[in-house]
Amino acid sequence: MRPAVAFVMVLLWFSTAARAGDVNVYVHTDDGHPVADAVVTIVPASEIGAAAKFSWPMKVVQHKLAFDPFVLIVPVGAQVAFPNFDSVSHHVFSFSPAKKFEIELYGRDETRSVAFPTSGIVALGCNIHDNMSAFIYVTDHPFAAKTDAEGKATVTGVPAGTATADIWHPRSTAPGQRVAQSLVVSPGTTTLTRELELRAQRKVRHGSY
Ligand SMILES: [Cu+2]
Repeated sequence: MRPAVAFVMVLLWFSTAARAGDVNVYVHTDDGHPVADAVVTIVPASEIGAAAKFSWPMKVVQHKLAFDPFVLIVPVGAQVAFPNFDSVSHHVFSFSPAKKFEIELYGRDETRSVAFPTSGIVALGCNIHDNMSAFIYVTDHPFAAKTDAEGKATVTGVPAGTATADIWHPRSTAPGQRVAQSLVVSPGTTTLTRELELRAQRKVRHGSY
């Protein structure tokens, strides 16, 4: 490569990098408790056309009669593994329009895989264990992250400029379980704090997603 070409490429890289920033989000209830498992999506005002691709495992484990994680963000088209680490069998299903499926009873150390070709929210259940509940959040937006136990999420590499922060939580009282607010993403770090009203813990009514 000619030095001049390399120089221009480095300049381009710097100018691109300088126009992106990280968004630190903190989600809490009105009485100050952190909200875990909220899905935060930063949607830049100008469409960037980047494909969604996430670094965490595309996997929902069944362990101690529960799904882990409770909320999993996956890109449209993802193949998700459902390994069973329990000594009992599970029968995983979803009635959600974004993906209706059923994994017939399967036992310890077995795994199954399901594709999620449509964006939307997929509520998971188990036919054997009524209390098992989890959500797969299928998205085509690349700038998404989930809040941790401290209510914090970081969305990295977001193009600087005006954007909308969309926050979804399965127990949010807002219409569609989501709230939105506009923000300006600066190069470097932008912080966003959002209060969310949650309804009391309850069993998921399948078919509501
Ligand atoms: Cu089960």
